[in-house]
Amino acid sequence: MSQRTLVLLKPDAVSRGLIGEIVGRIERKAGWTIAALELRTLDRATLQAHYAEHVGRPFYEPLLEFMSSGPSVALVVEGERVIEGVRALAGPTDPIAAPPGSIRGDLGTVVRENLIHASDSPESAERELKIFFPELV
Ligand code: RTP
Ligand code: MG
Repeated sequence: MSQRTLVLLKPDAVSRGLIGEIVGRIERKAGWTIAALELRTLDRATLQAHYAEHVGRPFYEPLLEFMSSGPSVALVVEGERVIEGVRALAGPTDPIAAPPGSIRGDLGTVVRENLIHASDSPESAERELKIFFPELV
């Protein structure tokens, strides 16, 4: 079943020069296509909408600080089971627990600075695509 998902390459990925590395892994999956891609510094209002589920958690404020600290890359990726698929490529939230071969497992060490966001369900994808790419929905 073809789907669309929202992917963010977080500010650590951009500042470390890993855009090509990470986009390349996504691009090489058979049949997946990049439907939109933009370098964008995320403002607080966008991040508050995006991370509404985490309001009140101890990591919420530092997360917003980090996510607005420099440019990110926002992408729409389209293809077969892409929502589950990009989450699998990314690996678990904690890069030290993430297996080698995954983006976080290969490239990250810090929970907050874990390189990539990907929508975690069809409902999240629909909600997040509206926030980041309203013109495409
Ligand atoms: P994401 O939403 O960014 O794709 O990542 P995720 O589903 O794997 O993780 P989630 O639980 O939704 O948390 C969102 C982001 O918040 C940061 N975080 N920091 N304990 C901490 O310091 C902590 N926990 C989470 C990470 O950047 C995580 O990706
Ligand atoms: Mg999440």
